[in-house]
Amino acid sequence: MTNNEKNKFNNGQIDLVSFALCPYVQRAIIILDEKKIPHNRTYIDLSDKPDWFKAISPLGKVPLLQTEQGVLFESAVIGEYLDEVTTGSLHPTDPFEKARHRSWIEFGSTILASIAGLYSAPDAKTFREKRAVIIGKFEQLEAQLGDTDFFASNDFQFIDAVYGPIFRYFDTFELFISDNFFPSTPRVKKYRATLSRRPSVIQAVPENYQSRLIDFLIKKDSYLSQKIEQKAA
Ligand SMILES: N[C@@H](CCC(=O)N[C@@H](CS)C(=O)NCC(=O)O)C(=O)O
Repeated sequence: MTNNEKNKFNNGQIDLVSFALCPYVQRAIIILDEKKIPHNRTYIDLSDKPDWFKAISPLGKVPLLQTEQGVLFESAVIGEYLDEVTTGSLHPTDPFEKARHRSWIEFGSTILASIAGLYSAPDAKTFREKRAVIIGKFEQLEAQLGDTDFFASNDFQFIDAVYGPIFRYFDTFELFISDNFFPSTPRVKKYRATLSRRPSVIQAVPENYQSRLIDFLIKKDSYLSQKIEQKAA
């Protein structure tokens, strides 16, 4: 592929169909920003999906990337594509290392599922159980981290686009609960702080993200919802 072909998106011919709170959408937005790819974003309401979206989205999920060639879905696939068609891959070059990163990207998706379990937990006991699962996953992640700024490098890599959106949830949770999710994972804690300062990670959500997330959490009618309402009272 030539460099001209590689920078095929300089005219901004792509559109990322997005939802303001979606951590998978954030992954794609971070890659778009890190690779300086001009694009448009169309935000939709997942509780009232437009017909045009239903017509083009095989799984009814965001993110969705619309290009001149057609539609792509699944955040990992979208991210890999964007990385491939632009210069300078965000992945490591060594095949094993690249595969290892992809393994830990999958692991990141399981943390997102655990986070959904946490904010949906109906009572304190279930919340504590879900918290223990998340801490256990952070301990596994801790064992993968070295002394680099990001997951495995002092330069931002593809995998870092996955962990930024994960840690962002805790900025909101910590407003309402005093539980520490990082008591045994100093490297994860540092990784979180580094990612929270990364411009691509910061800009991956709309300005009203936190208030929208709080509204979303309140509607879960969960233990966390109660904590939020108690604080507001
Ligand atoms: N595996 C998918 C997950 C995407 C996903 O679950 N997106 C959620 C929003 S965060 C969605 O669109 N859900 C559909 C719905 O709520 O109806 C990916 O990586 O893109």
